[in-house]
Amino acid sequence: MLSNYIDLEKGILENYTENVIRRASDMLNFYQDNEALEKMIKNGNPTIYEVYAVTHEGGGELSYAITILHPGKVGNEYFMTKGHYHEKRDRGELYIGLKGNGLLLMQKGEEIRWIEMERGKIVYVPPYFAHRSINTGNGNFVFLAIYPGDAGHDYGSIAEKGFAKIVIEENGNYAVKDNPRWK
Ligand code: PAN
Ligand code: ZN
Repeated sequence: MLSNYIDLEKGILENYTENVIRRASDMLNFYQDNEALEKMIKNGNPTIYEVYAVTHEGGGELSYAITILHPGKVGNEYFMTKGHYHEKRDRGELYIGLKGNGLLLMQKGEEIRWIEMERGKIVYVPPYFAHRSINTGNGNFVFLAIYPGDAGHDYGSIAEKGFAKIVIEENGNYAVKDNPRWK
């Protein structure tokens, strides 16, 4: 049987088992500027990001996914993923930058970290850290994520409170600011 593989040049999974498309309408209440988001939904409801994953549920297995995060902003806040904890909190993850420029935001309790992502950059997301990706560039930001098959995804608490920081555009650059809705 032919084995599954990822072509890093193409940045695409040939034989993915799951595909998720998140449009503006899937991101209600995730951004500060809901009015800007609603306008965007009426004006064609663009895709914010796409995920192509090969998933294996088993404990000793690995799942892996390519995310294509489109460029854009809602108000002054860059397009981003929803962000999540792993359902099994003690499961870590590895992120590998493939294309474009972004930030990886990680948070555990009050501890918050972020790191710039680009092609060839490999970043470990330790267990217990919620994580979100943000596209701070002008083109697609593409990355590969590898995680334990039994990690699971818990979106609830991030959907409710967000992260302690938001990432906005300021004078042509990205700026990491306190989230006014945090707490
Ligand atoms: C990634 C993410 C992917 C989409 O594969 O699931 O980038 O982000 P959300 O899941 O937050 O919408 C990962 O971290 N998997 O565990
Ligand atoms: Zn994850």
